[in-house]
Amino acid sequence: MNRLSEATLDRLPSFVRRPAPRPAPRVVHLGIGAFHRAHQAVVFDDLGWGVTGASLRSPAVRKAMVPQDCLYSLVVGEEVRVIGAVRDVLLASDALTEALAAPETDIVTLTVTEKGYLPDPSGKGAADFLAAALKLRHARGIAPFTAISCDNLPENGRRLREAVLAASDPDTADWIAREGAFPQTMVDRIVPATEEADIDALAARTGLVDRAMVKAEPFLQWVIEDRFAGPRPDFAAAGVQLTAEIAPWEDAKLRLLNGAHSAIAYLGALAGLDFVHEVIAVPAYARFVAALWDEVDATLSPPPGLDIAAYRRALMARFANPGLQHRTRQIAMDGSQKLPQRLLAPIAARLERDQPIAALALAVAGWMRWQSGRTDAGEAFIVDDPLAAEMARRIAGLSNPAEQAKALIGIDAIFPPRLAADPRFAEAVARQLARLATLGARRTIEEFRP
Ligand code: CS2
Repeated sequence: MNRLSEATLDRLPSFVRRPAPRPAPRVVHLGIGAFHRAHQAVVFDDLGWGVTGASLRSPAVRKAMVPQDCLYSLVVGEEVRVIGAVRDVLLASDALTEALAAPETDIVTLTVTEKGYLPDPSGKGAADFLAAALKLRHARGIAPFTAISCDNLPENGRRLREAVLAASDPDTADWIAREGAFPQTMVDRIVPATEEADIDALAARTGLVDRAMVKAEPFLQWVIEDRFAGPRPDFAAAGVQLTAEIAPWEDAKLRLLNGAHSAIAYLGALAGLDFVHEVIAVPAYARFVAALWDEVDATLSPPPGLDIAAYRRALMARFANPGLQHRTRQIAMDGSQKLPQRLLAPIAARLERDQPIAALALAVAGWMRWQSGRTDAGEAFIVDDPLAAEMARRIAGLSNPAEQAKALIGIDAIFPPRLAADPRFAEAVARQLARLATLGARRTIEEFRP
């Protein structure tokens, strides 16, 4: 069967939406995974701004996209749309630095995952490329680009700015501090990893093989802090919200959506439930998620225009979508990098006001039990996390839940000192971990009472 490409576009059946004439690149995106292709790239496609993508770690996306002229399909339910905004995919190379330094590049977006903001000892991390390119722009008299971190981290703009300044020489750093812009953002769309079966199913419908397709839910939200160093597209025309204050949006999304996602992932996968919609279909799990949200609610100061009750109802429906096939194990990945903003921050906020934390503590205990590398049925799996080795070392040989909890809470890269020292936290988590060990995740959830 033929591959999707410019040359085969006109063979697509008529239900497939074709791309507009392909736009010239004005954006460079670092970390061109499925999330970018189903989120920012779609917005830039709507706005007629082309994207040069880059993968810093793996040639897989380049290998999938370049033979198809970087065209790919976005599949949302029954709808298929070919996106033409991406014009090239580069690897970590001088060509990438030059693309970032090019005067046409007005915006740089990033999805390098939570762990992409850890210092990179090789000097070849995202911040290093940005710093090298900004140095060239400064030397060549070109204004800085606006750099937009689109990762699920609070204050993602500040983190990126600090990483880029740290990777720059003092002269360049001064200039970046004066002229650069690193707006904060909140991004939202559920994008499960593409599987071979998805590629086969799409090929059966369209008659062309697309090795770069992505599947996503209909929902898409992007809120950007209104602070740019230079030109930008008419974001509002594509439904992107520009705002002065992003933190309330970030907190609501990270704690309600992502916090529940992580809880569902660990407590569902431990019980042998493979997909988010399967977990949510079990009434006791849905009740537990509601209890978790009741705890989180009190820690939020929602932005004007965000109705939390309506947001929660919509989230429950999004999680229940059976068409997405979103794997609990995909979300369980990199938990050490996700826990602080998703679960630990609301726990700390509640403890400050002396409020109970049973549901949040059960979610943290689920993450802890996951680190043992066995489901409740005894099936072994590999813990996919940058801190996996350290966590395994800490709990090796410990069978008592209170000791296991204590050993993990001692990792200061995950647990802030104040929380780690709070006996209310350690006790609540150890209690839930003990229940998980004796009852298994499913019965613990069934018997959970807030
Ligand atoms: C998920 C997110 O994998 C995960 O950690 O919680 O990717 C989530 O699907 C997105 O943030 C939704 O916007």
